[in-house]
Amino acid sequence: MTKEKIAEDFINAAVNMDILRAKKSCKEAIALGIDPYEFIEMAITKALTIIGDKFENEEFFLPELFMAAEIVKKSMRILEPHIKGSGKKKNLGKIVIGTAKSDMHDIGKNIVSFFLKAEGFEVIDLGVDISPEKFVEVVRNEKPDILAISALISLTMQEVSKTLKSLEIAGLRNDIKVIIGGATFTQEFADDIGADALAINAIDGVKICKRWVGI
Ligand code: B12
Repeated sequence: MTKEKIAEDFINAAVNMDILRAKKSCKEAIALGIDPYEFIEMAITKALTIIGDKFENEEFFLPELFMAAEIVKKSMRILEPHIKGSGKKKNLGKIVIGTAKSDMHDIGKNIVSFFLKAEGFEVIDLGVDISPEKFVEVVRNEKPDILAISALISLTMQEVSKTLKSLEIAGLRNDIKVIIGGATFTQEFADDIGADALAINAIDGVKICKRWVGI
């Protein structure tokens, strides 16, 4: 069985909301020694893109989105123990991460959070629906090296912009690097709001954070 075939099986299972078949594909991927991150990108993210498109085209509705999220949660439980960080260096720095206000999407954020921890960062994960005020309060108290913000819906982009402005007003902006990620962002938006970086995926995000701490 090739990795492409297993990924295809996973995608078919997820799109058909077949949680058992999806879990079976994850186990097969692990048994075949496929890098879990590669599997996340080629199977899980791809399946969610197809499901998202079907939602947009009104073939799927909210129950399917919730079911898809459940399938991913269960699949991640199988894959996560097999994700290995470089493991060479620890205490690379402190990162506060959260999903912007009014946004409940956390699958991508959790993957990023997991990878950062695996690489040796101390990660304070605030969860979802985090207001600019909350981000500012935590940055003030925790003094992280990096603030990482996720957002998936267009509506919440303004909350990210507000968060950066609030950090500026609080006099904290120069003390930290800010990285943003999530399908809704463009480089133009990131430049516009003055984010230090935009990451297209978790691996990219981890690379940028490591570069910032001199690794
Ligand atoms: C699953 C899902 C849900 C689930 C979320 C469950 C959960 N626990 O997360 C539920 C059912 C709750 C949901 C709800 C809604 N959703 Co929804 N959802 C999705 C779906 C299908 C998948 C998202 C996902 O998890 N992708 C997989 C992960 C791995 O990818 P990712 O998040 O992009 O993350 C990767 C990178 O972007 C990056 N990354 C992400 N964050 C960060 C942060 C940092 C710092 C870094 C470095 C990197 C990084 O790294 C990750 C890994 O590589 C998308 C469709 C899509 N294609 O994205 C729609 C989608 C995001 N949802 C959408 C909508 C409209 C909604 C609702 C408004 C629907 C409604 N009418 O109620 C609500 C909003 C609720 C809310 N207030 O947040 C739209 C958004 C459109 C837009 N541009 O505004 C999408 C795009 C679907 C669509 N095509 O219409 N949704």
